[in-house]
Amino acid sequence: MSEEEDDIILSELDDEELVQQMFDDLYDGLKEEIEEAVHILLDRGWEPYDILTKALVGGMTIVGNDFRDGILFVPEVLMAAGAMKGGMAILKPLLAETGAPRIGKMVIGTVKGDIHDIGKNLVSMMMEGAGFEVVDLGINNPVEAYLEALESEGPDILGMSALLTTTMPYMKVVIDTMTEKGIRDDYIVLVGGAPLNEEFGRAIGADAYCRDAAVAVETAKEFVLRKHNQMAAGA
Ligand code: B12
Repeated sequence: MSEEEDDIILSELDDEELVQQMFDDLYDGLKEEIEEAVHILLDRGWEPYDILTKALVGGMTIVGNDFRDGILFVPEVLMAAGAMKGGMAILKPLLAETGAPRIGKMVIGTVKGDIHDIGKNLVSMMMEGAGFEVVDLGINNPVEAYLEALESEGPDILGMSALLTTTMPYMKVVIDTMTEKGIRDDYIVLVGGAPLNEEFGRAIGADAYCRDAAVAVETAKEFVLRKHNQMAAGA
Protein backbone atom coordinates (compact mmCIF):
# COMPACT_ATOMS: atom_id res chain seq x y z
CA MET A 1 0.00 0.00 0.00
CA SER A 2 1.17 3.55 -0.71
CA GLU A 3 2.09 5.82 2.18
CA GLU A 4 0.16 8.83 0.99
CA GLU A 5 -1.84 10.43 3.77
CA ASP A 6 -5.25 10.25 2.12
CA ASP A 7 -4.90 6.58 1.27
CA ILE A 8 -7.51 4.33 2.75
CA ILE A 9 -6.09 1.92 5.32
CA LEU A 10 -8.21 -1.18 4.78
CA SER A 11 -7.55 -2.62 8.22
CA GLU A 12 -8.95 0.52 9.86
CA LEU A 13 -12.36 0.12 8.22
CA ASP A 14 -15.15 -1.69 10.04
CA ASP A 15 -16.59 -4.79 8.39
CA GLU A 16 -19.37 -3.00 6.56
CA GLU A 17 -17.09 -0.26 5.26
CA LEU A 18 -14.51 -2.83 4.23
CA VAL A 19 -17.02 -4.80 2.19
CA GLN A 20 -18.15 -1.56 0.52
CA GLN A 21 -14.50 -0.76 -0.19
CA MET A 22 -14.05 -4.23 -1.66
CA PHE A 23 -16.95 -3.57 -4.04
CA ASP A 24 -15.11 -0.41 -5.17
CA ASP A 25 -11.74 -2.16 -5.40
CA LEU A 26 -13.18 -5.08 -7.35
CA TYR A 27 -14.85 -2.58 -9.66
CA ASP A 28 -11.47 -0.90 -10.17
CA GLY A 29 -9.73 -4.26 -10.66
CA LEU A 30 -7.38 -3.77 -7.72
CA LYS A 31 -6.19 -7.32 -7.11
CA GLU A 32 -3.74 -6.61 -4.28
CA GLU A 33 -6.31 -4.60 -2.35
CA ILE A 34 -8.86 -7.38 -2.74
CA GLU A 35 -6.34 -9.95 -1.52
CA GLU A 36 -5.47 -7.79 1.47
CA ALA A 37 -9.13 -7.27 2.33
CA VAL A 38 -9.83 -11.02 2.12
CA HIS A 39 -7.00 -11.63 4.59
CA ILE A 40 -8.37 -8.96 6.92
CA LEU A 41 -11.86 -10.49 6.91
CA LEU A 42 -10.39 -13.94 7.53
CA ASP A 43 -8.40 -12.54 10.47
CA ARG A 44 -11.64 -11.07 11.80
CA GLY A 45 -13.18 -14.53 11.83
CA TRP A 46 -15.31 -14.32 8.69
CA GLU A 47 -16.25 -17.67 7.15
CA PRO A 48 -14.58 -18.15 3.73
CA TYR A 49 -17.99 -18.83 2.21
CA ASP A 50 -19.35 -15.51 3.47
CA ILE A 51 -16.37 -13.62 2.07
CA LEU A 52 -16.92 -15.35 -1.25
CA THR A 53 -20.62 -14.65 -1.52
CA LYS A 54 -21.06 -11.36 0.32
CA ALA A 55 -17.90 -9.52 -0.72
CA LEU A 56 -16.61 -11.08 -3.95
CA VAL A 57 -19.78 -12.25 -5.69
CA GLY A 58 -21.57 -9.16 -4.37
CA GLY A 59 -18.92 -6.96 -5.98
CA MET A 60 -19.01 -8.88 -9.24
CA THR A 61 -22.78 -8.35 -9.43
CA ILE A 62 -22.22 -4.59 -9.52
CA VAL A 63 -19.57 -5.02 -12.22
CA GLY A 64 -22.02 -7.24 -14.17
CA ASN A 65 -24.77 -4.63 -14.02
CA ASP A 66 -22.53 -1.83 -15.27
CA PHE A 67 -21.12 -4.07 -18.01
CA ARG A 68 -24.68 -4.79 -19.11
CA ASP A 69 -25.52 -1.08 -19.07
CA GLY A 70 -22.49 -0.12 -21.15
CA ILE A 71 -20.72 1.73 -18.34
CA LEU A 72 -17.87 -0.80 -18.11
CA PHE A 73 -16.15 -2.51 -21.03
CA VAL A 74 -14.29 -5.80 -21.52
CA PRO A 75 -10.83 -4.57 -20.39
CA GLU A 76 -12.24 -3.25 -17.11
CA VAL A 77 -14.28 -6.38 -16.53
CA LEU A 78 -11.19 -8.49 -17.16
CA MET A 79 -9.35 -6.50 -14.48
CA ALA A 80 -12.26 -7.03 -12.10
CA ALA A 81 -12.26 -10.75 -12.91
CA GLY A 82 -8.52 -10.86 -12.18
CA ALA A 83 -9.06 -9.22 -8.80
CA MET A 84 -11.90 -11.63 -8.04
CA LYS A 85 -9.69 -14.60 -8.91
CA GLY A 86 -6.97 -13.26 -6.58
CA GLY A 87 -9.47 -13.31 -3.72
CA MET A 88 -10.82 -16.72 -4.70
CA ALA A 89 -7.31 -18.22 -4.75
CA ILE A 90 -6.87 -17.34 -1.07
CA LEU A 91 -10.20 -18.87 -0.14
CA LYS A 92 -9.84 -22.02 -2.22
CA PRO A 93 -7.64 -24.04 0.18
CA LEU A 94 -9.83 -22.96 3.08
CA LEU A 95 -12.95 -24.21 1.39
CA ALA A 96 -11.23 -27.38 0.26
CA GLU A 97 -11.92 -30.52 2.08
CA THR A 98 -9.85 -31.89 4.92
CA GLY A 99 -9.54 -35.63 4.45
CA ALA A 100 -13.13 -36.84 4.89
CA PRO A 101 -14.15 -39.58 2.45
CA ARG A 102 -15.01 -38.41 -1.04
CA ILE A 103 -18.72 -38.43 -1.70
CA GLY A 104 -18.52 -38.34 -5.47
CA LYS A 105 -16.69 -37.09 -8.51
CA MET A 106 -17.53 -34.33 -10.94
CA VAL A 107 -16.17 -33.34 -14.32
CA ILE A 108 -16.92 -29.69 -15.03
CA GLY A 109 -16.20 -27.30 -17.89
CA THR A 110 -17.41 -24.22 -19.71
CA VAL A 111 -18.86 -25.01 -23.13
CA LYS A 112 -17.40 -24.34 -26.56
CA GLY A 113 -17.26 -20.69 -27.58
CA ASP A 114 -17.47 -19.46 -24.00
CA ILE A 115 -14.53 -18.25 -21.93
CA HIS A 116 -16.36 -17.22 -18.74
CA ASP A 117 -14.95 -19.27 -15.88
CA ILE A 118 -15.49 -17.44 -12.60
CA GLY A 119 -18.82 -19.11 -11.85
CA LYS A 120 -17.51 -22.51 -12.88
CA ASN A 121 -14.44 -22.05 -10.67
CA LEU A 122 -16.66 -21.10 -7.78
CA VAL A 123 -18.78 -24.21 -8.26
CA SER A 124 -15.59 -26.32 -8.41
CA MET A 125 -14.32 -24.80 -5.18
CA MET A 126 -17.59 -25.30 -3.35
CA MET A 127 -17.93 -28.86 -4.60
CA GLU A 128 -14.41 -29.66 -3.43
CA GLY A 129 -15.22 -28.07 -0.12
CA ALA A 130 -18.25 -30.34 0.19
CA GLY A 131 -16.17 -33.48 -0.40
CA PHE A 132 -16.41 -34.01 -4.14
CA GLU A 133 -13.41 -34.72 -6.30
CA VAL A 134 -13.51 -32.23 -9.17
CA VAL A 135 -11.87 -32.52 -12.57
CA ASP A 136 -11.93 -29.08 -14.18
CA LEU A 137 -11.75 -29.04 -17.97
CA GLY A 138 -11.45 -25.27 -18.14
CA ILE A 139 -13.15 -23.17 -20.81
CA ASN A 140 -14.22 -23.51 -24.43
CA ASN A 141 -14.89 -27.26 -24.37
CA PRO A 142 -16.12 -29.06 -27.48
CA VAL A 143 -18.28 -32.16 -27.05
CA GLU A 144 -15.23 -34.40 -27.62
CA ALA A 145 -13.47 -32.95 -24.58
CA TYR A 146 -16.44 -33.76 -22.35
CA LEU A 147 -16.77 -37.29 -23.76
CA GLU A 148 -13.08 -38.03 -23.35
CA ALA A 149 -13.14 -36.84 -19.76
CA LEU A 150 -16.26 -38.87 -18.96
CA GLU A 151 -14.55 -41.97 -20.27
CA SER A 152 -11.17 -41.42 -18.65
CA GLU A 153 -12.39 -40.02 -15.32
CA GLY A 154 -15.60 -41.98 -14.78
CA PRO A 155 -17.31 -39.26 -12.72
CA ASP A 156 -20.77 -39.41 -11.13
CA ILE A 157 -21.60 -35.93 -12.38
CA LEU A 158 -21.05 -33.89 -15.51
CA GLY A 159 -21.29 -30.13 -14.94
CA MET A 160 -21.51 -27.64 -17.78
CA SER A 161 -21.34 -23.87 -17.55
CA ALA A 162 -22.40 -21.23 -20.09
CA LEU A 163 -22.71 -17.48 -19.64
CA LEU A 164 -23.78 -16.50 -23.12
CA THR A 165 -27.16 -16.98 -24.75
CA THR A 166 -25.23 -17.94 -27.88
CA THR A 167 -23.30 -20.75 -26.16
CA MET A 168 -25.93 -22.22 -23.86
CA PRO A 169 -27.58 -24.28 -26.66
CA TYR A 170 -24.28 -26.16 -26.95
CA MET A 171 -25.14 -27.96 -23.73
CA LYS A 172 -27.89 -29.72 -25.66
CA VAL A 173 -25.36 -30.80 -28.28
CA VAL A 174 -23.34 -32.49 -25.54
CA ILE A 175 -26.36 -34.16 -23.93
CA ASP A 176 -27.75 -35.30 -27.29
CA THR A 177 -24.38 -36.81 -28.20
CA MET A 178 -24.31 -38.64 -24.87
CA THR A 179 -27.79 -39.99 -25.63
CA GLU A 180 -26.73 -41.12 -29.11
CA LYS A 181 -23.81 -42.98 -27.59
CA GLY A 182 -26.09 -44.63 -25.04
CA ILE A 183 -24.25 -43.12 -22.05
CA ARG A 184 -26.59 -40.28 -21.05
CA ASP A 185 -28.08 -42.13 -18.08
CA ASP A 186 -24.70 -43.17 -16.73
CA TYR A 187 -24.17 -39.62 -15.43
CA ILE A 188 -25.93 -36.93 -13.46
CA VAL A 189 -25.90 -33.83 -15.66
CA LEU A 190 -25.99 -30.46 -13.88
CA VAL A 191 -25.98 -27.18 -15.78
CA GLY A 192 -25.54 -23.58 -14.71
CA GLY A 193 -24.74 -20.03 -15.75
CA ALA A 194 -26.49 -16.69 -15.47
CA PRO A 195 -28.68 -16.85 -18.62
CA LEU A 196 -30.04 -20.36 -17.89
CA ASN A 197 -33.14 -21.29 -15.94
CA GLU A 198 -34.95 -24.41 -14.79
CA GLU A 199 -37.07 -24.59 -17.90
CA PHE A 200 -34.00 -24.52 -20.13
CA GLY A 201 -32.37 -27.24 -18.03
CA ARG A 202 -35.41 -29.44 -18.45
CA ALA A 203 -35.75 -28.69 -22.18
CA ILE A 204 -32.20 -29.79 -22.99
CA GLY A 205 -32.46 -32.96 -20.91
CA ALA A 206 -30.21 -32.05 -17.97
CA ASP A 207 -30.98 -33.56 -14.58
CA ALA A 208 -30.98 -30.15 -12.96
CA TYR A 209 -30.24 -26.48 -13.41
CA CYS A 210 -28.50 -24.89 -10.41
CA ARG A 211 -28.72 -21.15 -9.93
CA ASP A 212 -25.60 -20.89 -7.77
CA ALA A 213 -22.74 -22.84 -6.24
CA ALA A 214 -24.58 -23.57 -2.98
CA VAL A 215 -27.54 -25.02 -4.87
CA ALA A 216 -25.08 -26.99 -7.02
CA VAL A 217 -23.62 -28.64 -3.92
CA GLU A 218 -27.03 -29.48 -2.44
CA THR A 219 -28.33 -30.82 -5.75
CA ALA A 220 -25.18 -32.86 -6.37
CA LYS A 221 -25.37 -34.44 -2.93
CA GLU A 222 -29.04 -35.30 -3.39
CA PHE A 223 -28.51 -36.91 -6.80
CA VAL A 224 -25.40 -38.85 -5.77
CA LEU A 225 -27.21 -40.21 -2.73
CA ARG A 226 -30.16 -41.21 -4.90
CA LYS A 227 -27.82 -42.89 -7.42
CA HIS A 228 -26.05 -44.85 -4.68
CA ASN A 229 -29.38 -45.91 -3.16
CA GLN A 230 -30.62 -47.07 -6.56
CA MET A 231 -27.43 -49.03 -7.10
CA ALA A 232 -27.75 -50.60 -3.65
CA ALA A 233 -31.40 -51.51 -4.31
CA GLY A 234 -30.52 -53.00 -7.69
CA ALA A 235 -27.60 -55.03 -6.34
C1 B12 B 1 -16.77 -11.32 -15.94
C2 B12 B 1 -17.48 -11.29 -17.27
C3 B12 B 1 -16.71 -11.39 -18.43
C4 B12 B 1 -15.21 -11.62 -18.41
C5 B12 B 1 -14.97 -13.13 -18.11
C6 B12 B 1 -13.73 -13.37 -17.27
C7 B12 B 1 -13.68 -14.79 -16.74
N1 B12 B 1 -12.48 -15.25 -16.56
O1 B12 B 1 -14.70 -15.44 -16.51
C8 B12 B 1 -14.81 -11.21 -19.86
C9 B12 B 1 -14.41 -9.75 -19.85
C10 B12 B 1 -13.68 -12.03 -20.49
C11 B12 B 1 -16.13 -11.35 -20.60
C12 B12 B 1 -16.20 -11.49 -21.96
C13 B12 B 1 -17.40 -11.48 -22.66
N2 B12 B 1 -18.64 -11.29 -22.15
CO1 B12 B 1 -19.01 -11.38 -20.24
N3 B12 B 1 -19.55 -11.11 -18.48
C14 B12 B 1 -18.90 -11.13 -17.34
C15 B12 B 1 -19.88 -10.80 -16.18
C16 B12 B 1 -19.71 -9.32 -15.85
C17 B12 B 1 -19.74 -11.57 -14.89
C18 B12 B 1 -19.81 -13.09 -15.02
C19 B12 B 1 -19.37 -13.67 -13.69
O2 B12 B 1 -18.21 -14.05 -13.53
N4 B12 B 1 -20.27 -13.66 -12.71
C20 B12 B 1 -19.98 -14.10 -11.33
C21 B12 B 1 -20.19 -15.61 -11.19
C22 B12 B 1 -19.90 -16.01 -9.76
O3 B12 B 1 -21.54 -15.88 -11.49
P1 B12 B 1 -22.00 -16.94 -12.63
O4 B12 B 1 -20.97 -17.00 -13.68
O5 B12 B 1 -23.40 -16.65 -13.01
O6 B12 B 1 -21.92 -18.33 -11.86
C23 B12 B 1 -22.81 -18.73 -10.82
C24 B12 B 1 -24.07 -19.43 -11.32
O7 B12 B 1 -24.47 -19.03 -12.61
C25 B12 B 1 -23.78 -20.90 -11.19
N5 B12 B 1 -23.05 -21.60 -12.26
C26 B12 B 1 -22.23 -21.13 -13.22
N6 B12 B 1 -21.72 -22.13 -13.93
C27 B12 B 1 -22.19 -23.27 -13.44
C28 B12 B 1 -21.99 -24.60 -13.83
C29 B12 B 1 -22.63 -25.63 -13.15
C30 B12 B 1 -22.40 -27.04 -13.54
C31 B12 B 1 -23.51 -25.31 -12.08
C32 B12 B 1 -24.21 -26.39 -11.38
C33 B12 B 1 -23.72 -23.99 -11.69
C34 B12 B 1 -23.05 -22.97 -12.37
O8 B12 B 1 -22.99 -20.94 -10.03
C35 B12 B 1 -22.07 -19.84 -10.06
C36 B12 B 1 -21.62 -19.50 -8.68
O9 B12 B 1 -22.69 -19.16 -7.80
C37 B12 B 1 -21.26 -11.13 -16.87
C38 B12 B 1 -22.46 -10.41 -16.27
C39 B12 B 1 -23.46 -11.33 -15.61
N7 B12 B 1 -24.53 -10.75 -15.18
O10 B12 B 1 -23.31 -12.53 -15.52
C40 B12 B 1 -20.97 -10.78 -18.32
C41 B12 B 1 -21.79 -11.41 -19.45
C42 B12 B 1 -22.04 -12.88 -19.18
N8 B12 B 1 -20.89 -11.26 -20.61
C43 B12 B 1 -21.52 -10.94 -21.69
C44 B12 B 1 -20.89 -10.72 -22.95
C45 B12 B 1 -21.79 -10.23 -24.06
C46 B12 B 1 -19.52 -10.96 -23.15
C47 B12 B 1 -18.75 -10.82 -24.46
C48 B12 B 1 -19.45 -11.36 -25.72
C49 B12 B 1 -18.37 -9.34 -24.59
C50 B12 B 1 -17.67 -8.95 -25.87
N9 B12 B 1 -18.33 -8.08 -26.57
O11 B12 B 1 -16.62 -9.43 -26.17
C51 B12 B 1 -17.45 -11.61 -24.16
C52 B12 B 1 -17.60 -13.11 -24.53
C53 B12 B 1 -16.34 -13.88 -24.51
C54 B12 B 1 -16.62 -15.36 -24.71
N10 B12 B 1 -16.49 -15.85 -25.91
O12 B12 B 1 -16.96 -16.05 -23.77
C55 B12 B 1 -23.02 -10.82 -21.48
C56 B12 B 1 -23.80 -12.00 -22.03
C57 B12 B 1 -25.09 -11.54 -22.70
C58 B12 B 1 -25.82 -12.66 -23.31
N11 B12 B 1 -27.12 -12.51 -23.32
O13 B12 B 1 -25.32 -13.65 -23.77
C59 B12 B 1 -23.10 -10.63 -19.92
C60 B12 B 1 -24.39 -11.17 -19.28
C61 B12 B 1 -22.98 -9.12 -19.65
C62 B12 B 1 -24.10 -8.31 -20.25
N12 B12 B 1 -25.20 -8.16 -19.59
O14 B12 B 1 -23.98 -7.84 -21.32
N13 B12 B 1 -17.18 -11.32 -19.73
